[in-house]
Amino acid sequence: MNSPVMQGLNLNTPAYVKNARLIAWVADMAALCKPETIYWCDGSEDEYNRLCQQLVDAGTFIKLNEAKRPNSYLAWSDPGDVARVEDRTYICSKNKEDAGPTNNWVAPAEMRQTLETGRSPSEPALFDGCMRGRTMYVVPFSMGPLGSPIAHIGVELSDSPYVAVNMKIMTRMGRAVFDVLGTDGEFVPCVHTVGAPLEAGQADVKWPCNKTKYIVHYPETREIWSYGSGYGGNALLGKKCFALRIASTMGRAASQGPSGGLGWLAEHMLILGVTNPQGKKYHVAAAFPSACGKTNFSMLVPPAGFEGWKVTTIGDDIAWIKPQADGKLRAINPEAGYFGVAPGTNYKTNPNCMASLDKNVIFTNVALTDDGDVWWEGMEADAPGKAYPEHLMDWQGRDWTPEIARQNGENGKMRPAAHPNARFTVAAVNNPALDAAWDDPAGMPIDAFIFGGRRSTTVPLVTEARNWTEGVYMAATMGSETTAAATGQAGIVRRDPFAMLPFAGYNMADYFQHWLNMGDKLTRSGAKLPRIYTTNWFRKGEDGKFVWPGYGENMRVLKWMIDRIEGQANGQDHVFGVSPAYDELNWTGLDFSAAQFQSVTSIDKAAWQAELKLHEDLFKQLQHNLPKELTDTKAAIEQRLAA
Ligand code: SAT
Ligand code: MN
Repeated sequence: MNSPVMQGLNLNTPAYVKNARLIAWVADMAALCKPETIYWCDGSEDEYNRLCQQLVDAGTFIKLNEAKRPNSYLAWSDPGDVARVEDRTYICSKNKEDAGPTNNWVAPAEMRQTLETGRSPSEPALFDGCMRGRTMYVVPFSMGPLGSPIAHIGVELSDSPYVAVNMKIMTRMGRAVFDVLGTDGEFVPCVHTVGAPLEAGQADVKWPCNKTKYIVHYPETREIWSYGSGYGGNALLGKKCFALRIASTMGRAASQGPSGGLGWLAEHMLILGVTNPQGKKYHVAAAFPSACGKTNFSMLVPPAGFEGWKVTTIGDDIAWIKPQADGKLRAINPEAGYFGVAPGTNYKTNPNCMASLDKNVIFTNVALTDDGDVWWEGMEADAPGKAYPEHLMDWQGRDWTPEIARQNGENGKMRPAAHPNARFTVAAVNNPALDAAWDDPAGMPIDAFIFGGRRSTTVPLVTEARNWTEGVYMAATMGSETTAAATGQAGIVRRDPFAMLPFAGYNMADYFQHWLNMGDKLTRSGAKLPRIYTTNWFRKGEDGKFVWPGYGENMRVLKWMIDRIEGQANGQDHVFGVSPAYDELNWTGLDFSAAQFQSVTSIDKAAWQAELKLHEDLFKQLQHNLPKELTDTKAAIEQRLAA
C-alpha cells in the first residue's frame, strides 16, 4: 500500500500514542481511505463541544434551546438511513458453518476484495478513497471500566464527527485508552465510513451516507468494517458490532483450546439491581429484542404497593458476563451511555429516563418544537389535556400539525412526527436511578436471567424454567414481533433466540451449546446457577389492546421471581415450566382481575402445539451442531402437551 506520508498526508499521531500496531494500522487505513486529514480524539469536553459546534455549522446538528435542554442537539438522518440493516450485516468467518444459517456469510477473501482490494480495475474496493475530502477521526474507546480485567479496547476510525461525539457518550472514549494500550496492548480495529467521498469543491450534505451498505465482521481476526450508514448500531461500532458480535465470539473462544476454561458471555441484556425493604439486593440480567423495553425495565420505578423497594440501573442494553472463581456469574455493562428509543418514552412510562434527558443529550430523528425543544409520540401523554403540539418540524424537517399528520397518516394513524426508531444518546451518569456500583470493574453477581419476547398471543406473562437446560430451551426458542429498530417490516413474529438473532457473531447452535456447557461446568463445580425466566408483557385482548399494564407494574413480576428465589412462592407447574397463581402476585395499588390475569397467563394447548412446530422449524434450520439436550427438551414438552 502507498504510505499516506508519500501521498502528502500527515498521520498527526500524538506523541503519547505508542502502540506500534495501532499506528501501522492507522497508516494503512489512511492509505486506503485517503482522508483529507486525520484527527486523534482525546475525549475531552472541549473536543466534544468543538465537534458539536462543527456539526451545527455543517447543518447536521440543530442546537436545542439552551434554557429548555442545555447542551443538547438534534440530528435528522437521511430518510434511507434510520435503523440497523440486518440484511447488509455479515459474519465473515473462514467457514460458513461457523457463521451459521442465521447470519449472512461471505468468505473473508471475497469480502476483502469488495471492501479493501477491489475485484478488478473497473470494480475498485469500496473503501478505496471512501474518505476523500473528509477527516478521519481516530476514536479510542474502552468497553467496560478502563483497565478492568473484564474490559476490552477498540479503536474506531470514522469519517463521521457524529460518530465521534456519540462514541464519547456511549463508551469510555479518549486519551486514557492509549495509556492502557501502551506499546503492545490488544485492541479491536473498527473502521467506519459513511461512504460519501467529497470531490474538491463539492458541498457536503447534512447526513452523508451511501445507498450501498456493508456491516462486516471478521470474527477470527476480530475486525469490524462498516460502510455506507451513519446510524446507530451500523456506525457506533463499539455497540452491537464489538460488544455483541465480536465479543460473543471472544467469550466462546475463551472456552476452547488447550486452556479450555468456562469462557464468558456477551449478551443483549440490561442489568438491574433490585433492593427489598430489608436492604437485600438482587441482580437481574434481562434479554429483550431491540425496542422491546429494555431501557424502561432497567430504570423501573416500583409502583404503589412496593414501598421500600428500589430498582437501580447497571446497564440498559448489553451485558458481559464472566464466571468468577467463586462460581458466581458476574456481569458488567461494557457501555457508558444509552442509545435508547425516544417514542413512547414519557413521565408515566419511564420518569427516570425523562429526567436523564434533561441536558447533555444528542437526539436523532425526533421532532423539533417551535421553541427549539424536542418532541416525540408519547409526549402528548404528559401534556395538559393530552394535547398534541400545535406545530412541529418532523424528523424530515417538514411542517407537522395534528391536521397535516391526520391527512398524511397510514392505516388511520397520524403520520408520526418522530421516526419510530428515533433515539437519544445520553451518558449513564445522567440517570437518576443509576446503581452506585454500575462502574465496578468486578461486575455484579447475577441472581436471575430473564428472556422476554413481544408476543400478542400464546406466551404467558412469566414462566420459570425448572432447570438450566429448560431455561436455555426457552431462550433459544423465543419468538418476538419485529420492531422499527431494524429495517424491514415491523410486527412479524420471528424466532429471536436469546434476543441475539441479529447479534450472535457465530453459529447459533454453537452458541446454545456454549450456554449449556457453562451451566454444566458450573453445576459440576458446585456453583448455584441463576434462575432463568421468560416473560411476555405484550399479550393483547380481543379488543387488540395490551392487557398487562407493563412499565412500572412489571415490578410485580420481578417480585414474584425474587419470592421464588427465596422459596416463598410455590407457583404452578405446567408443560414447560412454572408460572404464578393469581394470588402469588402483590396486587396492592393495581386493579387487575383474576380474569385479566388468566388472559395473560393462559396456556392454550392448540396454540402451543402450533408454537412447537415453529420451534421445530428453527431446530431444522439450526440442525448443524444443535445440542441434543434441546431436542430432548422439546420432545418432553410435546409429550406433556399430548398427555
Ligand atoms: O441501532 S442499535 O443497534 O444500536 C439499537 C438496537 O437495535 O438495539
Ligand atoms: Mn439493543
